[in-house]
Amino acid sequence: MPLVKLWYSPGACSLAPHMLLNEIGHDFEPIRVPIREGAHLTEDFIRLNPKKRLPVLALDGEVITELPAIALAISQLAPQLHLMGKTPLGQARVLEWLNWLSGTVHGQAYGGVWRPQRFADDEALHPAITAKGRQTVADCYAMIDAKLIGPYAVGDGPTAADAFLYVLYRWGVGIGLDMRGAYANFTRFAENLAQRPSLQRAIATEGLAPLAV
Ligand SMILES: N[C@@H](CCC(=O)N[C@@H](CS)C(=O)NCC(=O)O)C(=O)O
Repeated sequence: MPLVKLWYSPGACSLAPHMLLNEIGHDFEPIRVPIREGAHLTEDFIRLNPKKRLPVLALDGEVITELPAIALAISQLAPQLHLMGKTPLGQARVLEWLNWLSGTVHGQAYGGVWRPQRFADDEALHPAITAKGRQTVADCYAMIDAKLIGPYAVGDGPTAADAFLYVLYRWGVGIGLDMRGAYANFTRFAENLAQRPSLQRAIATEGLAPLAV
């Protein structure tokens, strides 16, 4: 088994691979890089990931960035758990989720909410970008809620899609959405996933509240 390190920021999308690493039960070193404190903008971190983003995974010194790629690398350490889907269709579905969650929900919608400067230098435009980001989050969450009719996003066991969805649930609470009132399926899903010891341990390590509802 390789030497595994995960660079994370508390409550960031890195919570998803953090949960997955606990799920496979393989030893790893969690390395705290709090974005709020600008810890991802140090020379050392930028050398590690010039994109200045979390999560970062290292396997025997081989650095992997981008959440879907990191999830795949973790899943390959314990293929019997099928964290990237069990059947060929299931694998396509997990990738379908991860691509949308990462590109549209995270990069586009939350990017607009939290980092409007990524979209326009003109500060006068930022409130409109933030408002559009919030609307996109709400539209995406309505779609997520309609899809999450069972305990897992794909198949009959936990996958990387579930781990990422849980993080996004917490972010919805964080930006003041009425998650419980507006998204009943998503809420049931998040509460169910939060029962997993792998997630509880990641939450405790990151120093987060158990379920921010
Ligand atoms: N496409 C990247 C996005 C990663 C990302 O944006 N991570 C956030 C934390 S959730 C980050 O590092 N933000 C710091 C910043 O934007 O300065 C991925 O999927 O891993």
